[in-house]
Amino acid sequence: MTGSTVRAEHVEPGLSSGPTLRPVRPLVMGVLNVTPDSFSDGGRYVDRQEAVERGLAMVAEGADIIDVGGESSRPGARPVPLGEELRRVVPVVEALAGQARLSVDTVKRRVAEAAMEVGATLINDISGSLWPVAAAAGVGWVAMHMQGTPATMQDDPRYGDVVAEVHATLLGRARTALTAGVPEVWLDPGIGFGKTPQHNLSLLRHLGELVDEGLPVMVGTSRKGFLGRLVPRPDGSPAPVTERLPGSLATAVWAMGSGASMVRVHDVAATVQAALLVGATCGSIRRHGVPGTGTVLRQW
Ligand code: HH2
Repeated sequence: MTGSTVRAEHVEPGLSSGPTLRPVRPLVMGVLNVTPDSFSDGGRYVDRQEAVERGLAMVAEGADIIDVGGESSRPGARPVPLGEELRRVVPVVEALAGQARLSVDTVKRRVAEAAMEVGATLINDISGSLWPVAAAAGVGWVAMHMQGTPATMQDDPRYGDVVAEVHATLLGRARTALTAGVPEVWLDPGIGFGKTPQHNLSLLRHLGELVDEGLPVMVGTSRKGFLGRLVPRPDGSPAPVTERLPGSLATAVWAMGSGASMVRVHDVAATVQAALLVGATCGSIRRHGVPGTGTVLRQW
């Protein structure tokens, strides 16, 4: 990618030398939704203490980053008032600070700023607009692609060429953010955000091309609805959230094998195992250095 300070290099193979198996692996971001209405874990961690315990459990399972969110972005979701989102997110970030790297999943500038004040160092921004906040604070930023807004994004998503359009949008935003001084920019194709199952599959199939642009790529397929529709129950009905672990793992493995440096998941322990095996198996796993934060592959 022109103008980028980040370079890709190949690590061959994914194992360190010596008698002990010490694979490098892609990073695993654990999802912590402090919301009553998230599509898969809504209501489970609205209590502050339960949320903190869940965060610590994910750290113990091997999560590299905990992504704290206080506003659901599921299809049809409505915005949460600022005060309520602050009330949900900030105490949980504060309580987990120092236990793991923390990101804040928000589209609100004030929530991002408040979370950073108490320890978050990555802004996971589904709106793709908060790069000035990240630049001002000198923290990382995720550029995620979304067509429309959560309220209506799944009504009738359309693209001429979904892969070309999503990649071009992400790279344009990343260039702007890097030029503005954001020290760490992640690209995320936004699986399920204004996309049909076919669009999601096309983006996954061509993920390696996004990786080849030279910036770290993250992907979130975990438990998403398209998995349930693509692999339905024997009666033809979509598989419910509770039956989407195999699809979540399959797509996470595909993404990591395609060179994604991080996957965003609910099922951390299983995904960490998968990530270790991907790291050990893929001789061509790609490593992207992120200025200021070191490698984005974890050495075991
Ligand atoms: N997906 C969700 C939320 N945030 N952020 C990134 N970068 N990539 C994603 O794919 C992504 C995301 C949706 O999942 P979840 O947080 O579990 O659900 P909800 O939005 O209902 O809280």
